[in-house]
Amino acid sequence: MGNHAIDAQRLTGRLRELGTIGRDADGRLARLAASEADRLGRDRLRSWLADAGLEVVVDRIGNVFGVWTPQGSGGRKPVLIGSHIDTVIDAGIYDGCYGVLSGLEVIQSLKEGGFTPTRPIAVAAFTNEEGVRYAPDMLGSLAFVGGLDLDAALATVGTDGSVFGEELDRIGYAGYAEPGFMAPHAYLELHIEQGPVLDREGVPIGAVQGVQGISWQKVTIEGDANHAGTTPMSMRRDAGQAAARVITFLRGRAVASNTPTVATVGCMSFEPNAINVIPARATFTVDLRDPDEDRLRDEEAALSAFLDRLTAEEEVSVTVERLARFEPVPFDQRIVTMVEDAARDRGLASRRMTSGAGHDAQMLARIAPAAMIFVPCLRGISHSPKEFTADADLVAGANVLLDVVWRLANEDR
Ligand code: HGY
Ligand code: MN
Ligand code: MN
Repeated sequence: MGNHAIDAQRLTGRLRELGTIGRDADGRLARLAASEADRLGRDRLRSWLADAGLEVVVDRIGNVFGVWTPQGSGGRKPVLIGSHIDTVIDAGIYDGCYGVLSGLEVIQSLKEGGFTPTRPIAVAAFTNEEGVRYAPDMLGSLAFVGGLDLDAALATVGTDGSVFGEELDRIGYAGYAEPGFMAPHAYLELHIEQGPVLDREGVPIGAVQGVQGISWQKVTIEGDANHAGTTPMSMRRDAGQAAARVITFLRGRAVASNTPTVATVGCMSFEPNAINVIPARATFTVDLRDPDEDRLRDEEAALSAFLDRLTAEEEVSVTVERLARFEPVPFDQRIVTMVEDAARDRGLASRRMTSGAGHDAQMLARIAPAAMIFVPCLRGISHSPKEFTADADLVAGANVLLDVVWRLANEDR
């Protein structure tokens, strides 16, 4: 496919335009799942899918698909390209959107080039990949592969107290197709690395071999509100102090482990949250990740033991709610090799790697051979308005996607 290429201007132009949609009053990009901002982004994507002449399908969990069924390909399993267009809060413009728009671009440029693959090709924007408003993350792709009961997923209550299915209905994306209506022949996801490896090494393509394990928990620590000025330190049941000890404990363990283990407390709130009141309650999230399942389990066990210790030492009570738990996922080695071959054929260096971030591909891998292609992020920054990938890298990644999709869309097996 080396002599064919995607339309670079159209891809980068759409990426920038989508990046303007769903900004909040402060100008921050925040297209949280099933929000009004998400609806605006979905509507724009849907119009591009229609412009490309694709059949647009929305399933009951709000996953949006554009399907191309070339002459003679009907009845065969499609190649599915996917990612997501929902974002975190104050997001960059590339995370997820790059993969969806590149998938659309690959299909559109094949159609316009008069190519007729023997298999249908589809592109998907999966609902709530980020999991910021509704846990777990990768909710839409997890439901699509049958990993989560649909009614339970739709009943999920968000961080803002909203009910996911009601919000999906309100924005007009509670579709009719049953999740899993399509059985992919293979799944491919193009994504920015969101880490520092490719940028640091000056390598334009990552052939992603798998995704590390993820553990999300919500911890609530209950103490006693009391007067900040009159209460001796020895008489306090300070939920805020206990929460701070957890953050320090997690960081200490991860740094001392000298392993790829990472630990993050991303959300924290105190009640009553007043300058002169000892916190009665601290609520926070814990995100633990590791490419090794046994080590991830050890980290979870160590946290649980520390929380038990805290209840005695700080005289507080602790409750833990599991929000998400996904084991490490290996990708299909045959497709990983195809990615390396396609990069080489385009004169691009590549390197094999594991994804630190979660992706819809780790869910699709449950029902089809799946793999990912990474491109570099400047200084590895992501989940930040400073997220940046050069156009040349964006286009190179999309052309490698084109080549691998073309091979998969013409194979018999
Ligand atoms: O959390 C993640 O790794 C992904 O961005 N949802
Ligand atoms: Mn993403
Ligand atoms: Mn993300």
